[in-house]
Amino acid sequence: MKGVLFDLDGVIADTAVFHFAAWRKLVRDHFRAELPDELEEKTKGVSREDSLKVILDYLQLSVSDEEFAALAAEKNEAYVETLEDLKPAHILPGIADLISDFKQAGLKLGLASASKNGPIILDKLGLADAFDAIADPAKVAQGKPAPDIFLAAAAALNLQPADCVGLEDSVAGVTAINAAGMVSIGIGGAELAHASERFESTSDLSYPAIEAAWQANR
Ligand code: B16
Ligand code: MG
Repeated sequence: MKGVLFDLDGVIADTAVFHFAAWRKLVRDHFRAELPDELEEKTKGVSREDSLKVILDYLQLSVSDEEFAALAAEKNEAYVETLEDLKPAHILPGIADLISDFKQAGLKLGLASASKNGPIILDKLGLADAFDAIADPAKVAQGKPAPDIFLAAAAALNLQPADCVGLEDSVAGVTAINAAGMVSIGIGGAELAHASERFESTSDLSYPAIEAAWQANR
């Protein structure tokens, strides 16, 4: 194991809930409709535009390209507003220690988030210098569940996919890591059964446990 590729929302910080809250607000304001809880998983790890498609499909609505762009922009504004007070205290349990243990062991760290807000969030969390590479989701051909963002992060670290482990909280993200030919660590419930190894929460993660998962599944 030479590199660890982190997802951001739901792995490093608990921002996943803010994303869905912003979608819910948008749908209430524009369409006077409520999104069911089940839709949250379907938008996790999925790009802003793909998430909006999932939501419009659910509502059985079609909108013009202009309205689509305006809705995506409005959701992002609402989401970014909720990030205003984000600080290091919002790093999920165990993640700060995990990052420092990996760094001490000389592993390379990459960010493989679908979020275009990734760099701002890392900055607010005080983690901007912790990562050796941040893959740009705007520059990959296909979002999660395609492997592109994880392959881009490994390439930016000059590592082979087989030498990397990916950490994810979403169904689409675990599928992306597996498709990239990496060992996948799922953080969450039974919906992540396709991960090489699954942990219930970030506080269950440790460097030895992840190294062991890589050895067992490489
Ligand atoms: P943005 P991750 C993903 O981040 C979120 O899980 C997903 O809900 C969101 O739609 C996507 O980022 C795009 O985010 O609108 O900020 O560009 O989990 O891949 O770190
Ligand atoms: Mg995530």
